[in-house]
Parts: sequence; structure tokens; C-alpha cells
Amino acid sequence: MAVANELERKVKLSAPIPNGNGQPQGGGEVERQRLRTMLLIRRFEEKTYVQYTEPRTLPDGSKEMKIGGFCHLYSGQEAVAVGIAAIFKKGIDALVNGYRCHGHSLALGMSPRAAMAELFGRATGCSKGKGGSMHFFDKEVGNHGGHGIVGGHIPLGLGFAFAQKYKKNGGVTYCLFGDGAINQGTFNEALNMASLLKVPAVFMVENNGVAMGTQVERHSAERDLAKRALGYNMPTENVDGNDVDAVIAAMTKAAERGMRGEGPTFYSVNTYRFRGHSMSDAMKYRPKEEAEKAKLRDPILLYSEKLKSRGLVTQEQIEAMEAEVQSEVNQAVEQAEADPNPGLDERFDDILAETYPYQPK
Ligand SMILES: Cc1ncc(C[n+]2csc(CCOP(=O)(O)OP(=O)(O)O)c2C)c(N)n1
Repeated sequence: MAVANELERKVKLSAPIPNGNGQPQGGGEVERQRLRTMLLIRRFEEKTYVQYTEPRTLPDGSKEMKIGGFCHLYSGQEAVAVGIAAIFKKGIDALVNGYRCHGHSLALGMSPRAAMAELFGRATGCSKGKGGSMHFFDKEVGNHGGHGIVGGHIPLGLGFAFAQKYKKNGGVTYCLFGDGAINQGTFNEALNMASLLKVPAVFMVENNGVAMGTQVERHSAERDLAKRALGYNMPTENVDGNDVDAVIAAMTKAAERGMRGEGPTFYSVNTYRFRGHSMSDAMKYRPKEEAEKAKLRDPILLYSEKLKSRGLVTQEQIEAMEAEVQSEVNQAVEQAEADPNPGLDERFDDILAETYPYQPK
């Protein structure tokens, strides 16, 4: 029997994740949960960095990399994912993203185990170990992928939003991409059609200032990326992507517009990534001072300070959360190490072939 079928793939959610139903209930529980999720994403990514760089030793003494292929980390951009998750309606809304999908998935409630197992290529992974770092997928949590072709998924976001409008199910699609993707033709085509069709989509560039290693001012004739949607007759704004509350406020406004049937919104969500583009990137294009300055606006630091100053969290509680998420992430690695690879007989499962059921006759 196929390995994935023998296992309960959907391991339980790590923690109650704030979502569309989780409006502040007083006492700061929702806010603390958001902070915890940001910490979980950060610790998960830092652990991933270590796992990627440390090969395992096989019984015959040879070495093997634990994580195959490319790996793009999300550290520094956590407020964006957690801000969206704060208003995301599970089972109704959809999220579609590029290759920086670990953080988005964890924010939506994917367990660190399903995420780490995917990186390790295990059958217990969210994409049954066949997707890897760039192709996290879990319909149940609302993440419709993880796409490695820069900008290739923006029309998919349009498609999801069109389906939501067609079915009148009140859903909204959150379509995320990097600043490099904004120069793809698909960006322009999808935004134009989304606006014409008035679909409930929020298109957003997670603008971390560089496409791989090329600064925005070197790849984009217009540096204010929010202006790039001006030609498509939709609201467009810059959002502070290091401030969870600013992200939540912006997303709420855009989601409500979409649900009222008024069409899409575009945001340039401005943030910073602390790691290189991928694991092989030494970040030589980023001056040390720039990175040091960015650390002062670390979204986790900003949110911790804000909650502390409002009396919603104490330093001791933050430290306890840190210990908790670290142990959860360590456990995820242990479990992923022990989990099996997908069976060879599963190679052709989940592949779209001639038997696609909706093929026109
Ligand atoms: C169509 C296409 N061209 C080139 C690549 C190689 N590539 C992968 S990521 C990337 C840069 C993307 O930069 P950006 O979208 O700004 O993401 P960031 O690294 O800033 O998160 C490139 C050129 C690709 N995957 N797809």
C-alpha cells in the first residue's frame, strides 16, 4: 500500500492560529498568539537553515543532504504572513504564493511537522514529500501553493478569485509575490483582467527591496511599486510590512472591498529579508549597515515591544513562547528524520495527465 496512505498525513495543528474568527477578545490572547506564530516561523526558518547546511551520515559512512533542491527562507517578513492569517477565513479564502511559502503555510496553521517533513522529502509532508521547499501545498489550511516560476502563479490567483466570485461564496484570494515578479508580463495581464472582472483578490508584492540580488532601483523603472497598479483602476497603496497591525488593517480593507463585489486591491507590502535570496546567497549586495538598520525594524521586535508597552505580554511570557516554539520545531525535525520517504508506487499520483476530468470533448 502507498506509504502516504498508511500514515495520517494531516498532523494536528501546532497551536490555535488566529484567523478570521479570531478578533481581539480582550486580555491580549489573540495578540500573543500572533506573536507566537511569528516566533514559530522565525525559529522554523532558522532551524531549516541549519538542516540545509548539515548533511546526515548514512550507515556506510557517506553523507547525504537532508533537504534537496533550492530553499528560500522568510526570516524578516513574518508580519505579512501573520497579518493575512489574522483575517483569513479558513475553508473559504485562498492563498497562492511564490517560492517563499514556508512562512505563509505556518501562519495559516500548517504544523511545523508537515512543513519540515516536506523539506525532508517525507511522505508525511504537506505535499507528500514530492514538492519540497518551493511547493508547499495544503488545501485544508488554504495554501494553494508554492510556485517556483517567478510570477507564474499570479494568473492562478486571478483564477481562484474568479471561482470565488462565480460561486458567490464570499471568499477572497490573497496572491503574494516578490518584487522580481512585478516585471513579468503575467502581472499586468492578471491585474487588468482581475479589475475588469471585479474579482475579490488582494494582489500584493512582498517588497523586500531586491529580486534575488538586484535592487528595486535597478530592476524597476518606477521605484514606488504601489504605483505599478495605477493603470488598472484598483486601489493601490504602500503598507508597512514590518507592522502586523498595519498589514491587518490593509488586508481587512481590501478583503471587505472584494467581498462587496467591488474588485481587487493592490498593495506593495514593504519589508526586509534577513537571509539571502536562497541558501547559496552570501548577500554581498547588502551593505552591513543596511542589514544592521533593518534589524531595528525586525517585525518580531516591534510587535513584542508594542504588546509589552500595552501590558498584553511580559518578557517572561515571550521567553516561554520562545522555548515552546523552539521545542516544537526541534520535535518537527526529529519526526521528519524518522518519517518514511514516499513509496515508488506513488510517483505518478497527483499528476495531471490525459484523464483530466474537465477536458472539453
Ligand atoms: C520565470 C523565472 N525566471 C527566473 C527564475 C529564477 N529566479 C528564481 S527567484 C528569482 C528572483 C525573484 O525575486 P523576487 O520575486 O523579488 O523575490 P525575493 O527573492 O525578493 O523574495 C529568480 C530570477 C524563475 N524561477 N522563474
